[in-house]
Amino acid sequence: MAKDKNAPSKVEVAKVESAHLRGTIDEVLKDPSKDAFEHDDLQLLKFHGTYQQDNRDQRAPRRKEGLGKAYSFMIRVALPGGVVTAKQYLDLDAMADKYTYGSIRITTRQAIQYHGVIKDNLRQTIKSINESLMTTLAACGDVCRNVMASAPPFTDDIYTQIRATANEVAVDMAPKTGAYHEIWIDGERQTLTDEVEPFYGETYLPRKYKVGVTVMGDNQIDIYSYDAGLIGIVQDGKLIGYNVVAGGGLGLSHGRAATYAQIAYNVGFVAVSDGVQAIQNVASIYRDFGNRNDRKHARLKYLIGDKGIQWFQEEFKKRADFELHPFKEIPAVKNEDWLGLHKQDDEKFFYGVFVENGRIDDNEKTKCKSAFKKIVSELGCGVTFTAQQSLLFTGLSKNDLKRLEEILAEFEVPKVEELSNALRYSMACPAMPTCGLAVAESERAMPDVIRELGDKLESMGLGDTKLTVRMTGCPNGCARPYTADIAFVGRRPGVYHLFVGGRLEGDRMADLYAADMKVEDTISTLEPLLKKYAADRTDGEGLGDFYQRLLGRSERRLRVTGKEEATFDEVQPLVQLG
Ligand code: SRM
Ligand code: SF4
Repeated sequence: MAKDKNAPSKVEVAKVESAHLRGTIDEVLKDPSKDAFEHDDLQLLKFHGTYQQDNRDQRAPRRKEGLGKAYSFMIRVALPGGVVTAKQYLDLDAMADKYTYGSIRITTRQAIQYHGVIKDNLRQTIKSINESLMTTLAACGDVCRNVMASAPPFTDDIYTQIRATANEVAVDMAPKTGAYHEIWIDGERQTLTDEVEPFYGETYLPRKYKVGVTVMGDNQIDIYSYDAGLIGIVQDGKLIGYNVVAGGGLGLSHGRAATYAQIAYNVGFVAVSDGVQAIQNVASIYRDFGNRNDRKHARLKYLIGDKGIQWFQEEFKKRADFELHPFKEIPAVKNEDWLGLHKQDDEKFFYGVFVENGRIDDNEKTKCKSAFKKIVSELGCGVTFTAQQSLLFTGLSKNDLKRLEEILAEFEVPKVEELSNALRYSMACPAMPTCGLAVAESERAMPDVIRELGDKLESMGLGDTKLTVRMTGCPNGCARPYTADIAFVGRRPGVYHLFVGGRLEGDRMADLYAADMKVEDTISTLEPLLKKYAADRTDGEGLGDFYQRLLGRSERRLRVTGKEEATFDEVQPLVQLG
């Protein structure tokens, strides 16, 4: 029988039938004969902040031995604004040793992930996270995910308000079901007939909903990539309100023109006191009108794309009991990674350390896990995770700084001055072996690729260029590739689409430069462009900006679809002519 196009997707049905996200999770946790979950529970677990995965490196050898998959769990801890206390950081470090493959993975959205937690330890790990006053609730699933906030820990009124707003959004948008507490903390399932989810209802949102809060000029969190964002507007040194942006998103499917990555739309301006409500208002439109039958067309960007931004603004006004004013023009955005030493306020400092692809572990290159543990235990400093998969040690006194640098040196953790620009601004998603959607390597391939590229740039006199290089193992866009100067998007093992033309500021999409490129051809593919760039760039012009100039484009590119034409052939003559 033909599928009814208007029928709710399987996940929608699973949500309704789940008794507010309970499903049979508790029963399966208690059943020692099962090493994995099945069916609807696999979807429901995500709302609780965990994904069932299997080690993909072990699939083939295990199959040969007649064994099934080696199941384990990824756990994501939601940390609004990426902020943790010293005690929480040390607890996270200890839990990594006790329950996981041994690393803490900083995500591109200021959260952290654990990989490799076995089912027998799942409940205890999530319980321990909660005992340390953190949560995994809504870190994944069709709800408002971890709320991001610009990372620098400045204590002035503006940054204090930005962080407070992010925290309020996180509390306001958290699911209210008792299921999380029952399953992971009490360990007792209750039969509740009168429980309600006041905002989300039984079907929650059509898909994930990502939110960030920042201040004008500062795009440290890449705010145009999310479903909704607040950009603080400052006048005469005071925060006077927020520009609201909505409908950004970066996932697409190769070959499907109807799927696309999109820079967020400008919605309007609201008072500071209405910021949290504005985020809920955007979510309510999404909840009520978002597509619930095709999950590939369910993100907010498609709703706004299909109905238009004017429709969206009108709907926003209809629902709001506060004023939506016209969007305020803002100065050009900047993206600062805040690595190295910075003043936090009159007395304190903060110090940013680069973490390659966000992976905090001890390996043959660095021992950053041991270094960070020692820094936090000795200096008692706070930690803020950044949207560039790195971290800031916060609240440092002047006396702490020398010791901090000594510890970094002791464990061979590079200071920012020791990094090439290529490495400093690079990111890669986890991909193999944990991500079930990866079609190519990413985090494991990037270290070699980025060093080769960094050396090439250096040899061409381009070492001073501040450029973003990002890699993902599939087109879902987890390391935000489409807004980077250079990006590798996985097609199949060893083969990537190569994008060029975004920029660090995160407000413009790149072009597909070369399709289906073998990773070993990276340098030869980019060389003609790099040569032309070295010869013709203007003062301070980034590679992405230069490429857009070469293409003769005057407008910022706001969308990349799943079916792009490669521009390499188009540009080759221009490159050769130069
Ligand atoms: Fe992502 C799915 C990892 C940021 C778009 N993402 C996944 C999963 C859970 C794979 C899965 O569904 O089975 C990955 C887990 C891999 C693993 O082994 O850990 C995964 N995403 C990540 C992280 C850890 C990448 C990283 O390098 O840090 C990031 C976690 C962020 C967090 O703390 O919440 C992460 N994911 C992103 C971003 C970037 C961002 O938000 O800034 C995007 C693009 C922006 C967006 O959402 O549009 C992103 N992830 C996706 C998508 C595509 C969604 C879409 O609308 O098309 C998927 C697939 C899906 O949801 O079906 C996905
Ligand atoms: Fe997995 Fe693809 Fe996301 Fe990378 S981009 S983590 S391969 S879903």
